[in-house]
Amino acid sequence: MRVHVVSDVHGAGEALARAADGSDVFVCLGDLILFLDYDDPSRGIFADLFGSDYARAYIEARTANDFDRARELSSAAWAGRGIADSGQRWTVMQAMVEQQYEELFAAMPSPAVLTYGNVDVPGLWPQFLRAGQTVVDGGVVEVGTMRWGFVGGGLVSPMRTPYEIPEVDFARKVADLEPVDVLFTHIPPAIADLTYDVVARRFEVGSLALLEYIRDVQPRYHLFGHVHQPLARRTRIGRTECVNVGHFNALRRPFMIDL
Ligand SMILES: [Mn+2]
Repeated sequence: MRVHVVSDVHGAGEALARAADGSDVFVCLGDLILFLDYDDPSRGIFADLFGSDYARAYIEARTANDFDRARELSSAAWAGRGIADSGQRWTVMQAMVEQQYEELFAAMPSPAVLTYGNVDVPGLWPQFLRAGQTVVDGGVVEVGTMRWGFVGGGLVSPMRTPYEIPEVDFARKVADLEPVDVLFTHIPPAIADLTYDVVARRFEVGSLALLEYIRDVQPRYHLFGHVHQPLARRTRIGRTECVNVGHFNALRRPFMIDL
C-alpha cells in the first residue's frame, strides 16, 4: 500500500493539491497555517498584516532566540494598528487563519487522515473539513490489516504557537493509545538528533512520552514532522524506524512509503 505523508504544509496549497497523486492513502500531520515564512518573509499572516519589513525583523529576533525583542516588535506593530488587547488581536488573526484554512482545505486531498500540528487551530477545523477527510488526535484507525495511531499537537514552548499542550496532557493521550503498527504524530520523540534544527540552531520540543511508548510498543514506524531542518532525518529505537517526513512548505513533495 503506497502511502503519502505530508507535514508542516504552512500555506503551500498548490503543492498540497497534488500531494496524493499516485497514492493509496494520504496522511497530513498538520501545521497548515503560515504565520511567518523564514525563507520568504513576504509570505504569511504577519507579513500580510504588518508588511515584509516587519516580518523580516521579527524573524531575525526569533532566529536569535531573542523572544523579548520579538514580543516588543509584535506589541509595537499591533499598537500601530490601534489594537492593544489580545482578544482584539485574535479576532483579526482568526479571520486571516480562516482565510488560509479555506484555501488549504479546498486543496487538501480526499480521502485523507489528518492530525493537528502546533501551528493549527483545532476549533476552526470542523467548518472547513470536506467529505472523506478524517481527523484523528489520540486514536487508532485500521488501514488494511494495520493499526495506525495518531497523536496531534505540540508541547508548550517559547514559540507560543496556537496548539501547544501541557506535557502531562500530551503524555495522557500517548498513554491511552493502544498498541499500533505505525505511529503518526506531529512532533518527534525527545531524541536530540531528531529535535535539533540546524538552521534555527535550537532544539524544538520533543516528547518523552512518545519515546517511552516507542520503547514499550515498538511499532514498525514512527512518522512525524515539526522540525523543519533536523540534524537527523531518521533514527532507530529498537525495531522502530523513526522518520521525519520533511518540511512540505520547503520541499513541496510528500514523503512516500510502502506499508
Ligand atoms: Mn511547522
